[in-house]
Amino acid sequence: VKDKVLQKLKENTSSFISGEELSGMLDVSRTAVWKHIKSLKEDGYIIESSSRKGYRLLPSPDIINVFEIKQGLKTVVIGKKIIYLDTVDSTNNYAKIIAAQGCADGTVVITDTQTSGRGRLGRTWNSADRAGIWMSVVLKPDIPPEDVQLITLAASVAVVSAIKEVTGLEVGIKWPNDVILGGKKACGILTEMNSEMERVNFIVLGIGINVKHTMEDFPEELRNVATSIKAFADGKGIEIKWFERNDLIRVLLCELERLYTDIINGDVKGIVERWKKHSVTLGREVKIFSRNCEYRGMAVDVTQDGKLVVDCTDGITRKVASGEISIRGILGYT
Ligand code: BTX
Repeated sequence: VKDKVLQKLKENTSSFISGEELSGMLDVSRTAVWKHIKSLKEDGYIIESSSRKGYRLLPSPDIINVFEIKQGLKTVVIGKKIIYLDTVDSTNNYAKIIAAQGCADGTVVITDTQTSGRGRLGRTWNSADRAGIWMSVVLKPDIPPEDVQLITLAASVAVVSAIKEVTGLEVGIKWPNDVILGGKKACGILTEMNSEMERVNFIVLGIGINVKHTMEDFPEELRNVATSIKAFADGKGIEIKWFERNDLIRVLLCELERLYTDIINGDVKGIVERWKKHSVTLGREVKIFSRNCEYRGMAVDVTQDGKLVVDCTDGITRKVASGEISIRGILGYT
């Protein structure tokens, strides 16, 4: 009922709608309407109320709301179930628990605040502000473990497409998992897997996107390496049309599902081609750190299973699957 109250308020933002009308339309008592309005206010919606005229929804701050994400969400698998948590240590941690308990393929966990957001290799991901998209998707594809890197590639392609569609901004991808705006990281992807030798049990695809942060919202030590969609656009004087995080999430889930379906069908060429088109890594000099060795070379290609092909200075061409890589010279961070 609360969602329906919200929907009616959204349909009537230019005028007041009385408690009596709402109770009639939704077939609930006026006390119930009042309780739902109170709860929506607690969620952060700004609702003007007048004892004579009723209620009116005012332009609200950007609030993550599952009902709104689901409006017009045409996916079949991804986001069929969406779990919203006001705050959590890490959506990846939470997703791993529910995946182990047998949640459905495509279940999404999303939060406004992470208290211990995680990056790769034990690093931390700053996600204290209610300005980003911090979410994890549980996937259960029938693919061999070595193809999992493709999911990360697909996720970065999906983020790039979704940001482009919603904001018009062109975004670059740094292999394998950073989405960058103006040379700074706007999104990170942490893919974690539970598998046996030849079988994937589940994958948790964690995506963190800095959306509405101002530069001041980032701790000082991140200001040289991080940016958000808003901070980048404001800094460049680019006007982007108003959007809510819910809109970006919805478009992202649609994009993800399209690419996920391609992966399951073994149709990965398009993903790799699209990844290459947005790559800021290919054609650049890179450093590879693997098992305490360090190589340098030119990133020349990415393989169908998501490995970066590097022509190394020692004359050997290496295919890099994981481990660390840093791009030398061209970006503000390594
Ligand atoms: P990463 O290891 O590539 O990046 C982590 C590094 O990025 C940090 O060491 C820091 O330098 C920098 N950094 C930290 N926070 C931010 C930020 N908000 N914006 C830009 N740069 C930052 C990337 O790891 C993978 C991040 C995945 C985050 C998602 S959020 C939902 C899910 N849950 C979870 O705990 N992690 C994932």
